[in-house]
Amino acid sequence: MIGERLNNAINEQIKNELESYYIYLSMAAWLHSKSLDGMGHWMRCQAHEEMIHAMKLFNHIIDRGGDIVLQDLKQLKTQWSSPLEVFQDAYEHEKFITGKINDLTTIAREERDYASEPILAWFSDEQTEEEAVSSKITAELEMVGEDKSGLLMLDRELGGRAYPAGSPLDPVAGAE
Ligand code: OFO
Repeated sequence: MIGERLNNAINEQIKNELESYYIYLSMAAWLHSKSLDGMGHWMRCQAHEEMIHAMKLFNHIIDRGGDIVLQDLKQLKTQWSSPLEVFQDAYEHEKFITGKINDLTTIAREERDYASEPILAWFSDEQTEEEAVSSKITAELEMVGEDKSGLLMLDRELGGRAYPAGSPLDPVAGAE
């Protein structure tokens, strides 16, 4: 059974993951409103992954006999000055989440909760990947600068990301 300290910290992380979902959905909405539909699509896929992350932790608490207490989500940013600012924010957010996963890993070790180590190692790997990807897109947008054709090319490229099968965030699957 999971101890109270780690249980509470994971409840907090479920909130962080749901906020991540919500933040990326807000970014997707803004990008679509600027006709950057490829980037909007990429952010929807990202939002979907965040929902999966929240549910992985949700399921872990249930499997370990803990208590889930869902928390309020904070007020979101809804406007950005440019797609570059969107991806800069995404990169900063991923670094913030990496810090939270590190904190959880420290708590799990202090509490000698070895059963939580595999899932936290999975999250740590995931954060490495997500930081790398959001940092790369940010760097590409910096290179593109004011070049509209470069922006369009990057938008097309990001539009190629695949939705997980049956994602409710996929407008095609969602219409069924
Ligand atoms: Fe949940 O993976 Fe990043 O934030």
